[in-house]
Amino acid sequence: MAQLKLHILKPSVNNMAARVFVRAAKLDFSEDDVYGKTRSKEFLAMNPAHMTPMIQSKDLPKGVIWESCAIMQYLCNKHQIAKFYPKAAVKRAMIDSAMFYLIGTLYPLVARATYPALGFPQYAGEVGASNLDAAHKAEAQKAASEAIAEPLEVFHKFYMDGKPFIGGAKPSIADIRLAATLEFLAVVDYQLPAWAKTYMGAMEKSLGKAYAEPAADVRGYISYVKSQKK
Ligand SMILES: N[C@@H](CCC(=O)N[C@@H](CS)C(=O)NCC(=O)O)C(=O)O
Repeated sequence: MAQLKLHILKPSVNNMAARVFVRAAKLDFSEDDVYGKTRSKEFLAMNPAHMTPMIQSKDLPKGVIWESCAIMQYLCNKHQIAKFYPKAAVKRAMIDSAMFYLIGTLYPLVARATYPALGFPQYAGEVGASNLDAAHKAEAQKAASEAIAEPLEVFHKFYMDGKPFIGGAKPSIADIRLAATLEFLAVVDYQLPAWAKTYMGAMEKSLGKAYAEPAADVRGYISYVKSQKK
């Protein structure tokens, strides 16, 4: 049995990042779909944050960790995977910065723009989760969608800076996290800039099945959601 167990939710791009990574890195892993179980007593005993992706491995101090970027960093550190997370401190600084910027700035905008269409709950305190009427919620969703252009351009101009990937000539864990995130934008027919379309294609080409298989679950969910709206 694989030592590494990945607890996942298939329609999620947070999960997609970790799922692409374990495949691309050719790790020995098993996957457990925990749909409907993340708030169960058993799951909360392991992970009080009820978050997926979560990895379970005996060598972890608490048996599990969650947070997609931390999972990828840990597995690269543990298995010495320099291919996706180069060892040089300066290279790691850029990759780490890109991932923190994504989680802290881009992702909340993507969530506000797409979660209403995906049927996912929004975070407490946000317009989408409030008792405000549909017009206010639509306005908030539109504002979030419009705000995505700026951080997207930062990834392009600052982190990629003329190179095909944040990682340079080859994708890094930050690229896996960014490409997965951008998959959700299809649910609102967000018009990605040309460079981002090329980038997504290059990611899939570079990682092949490792990318395509988890992406198919996200894309399948988006197609299902869209078909329900017709
Ligand atoms: N920042 C986290 C976000 C994780 C997250 O939001 N996970 C959601 C799915 S998209 C989840 O597991 N929700 C289940 C729950 O809260 O019960 C990451 O990148 O891993």
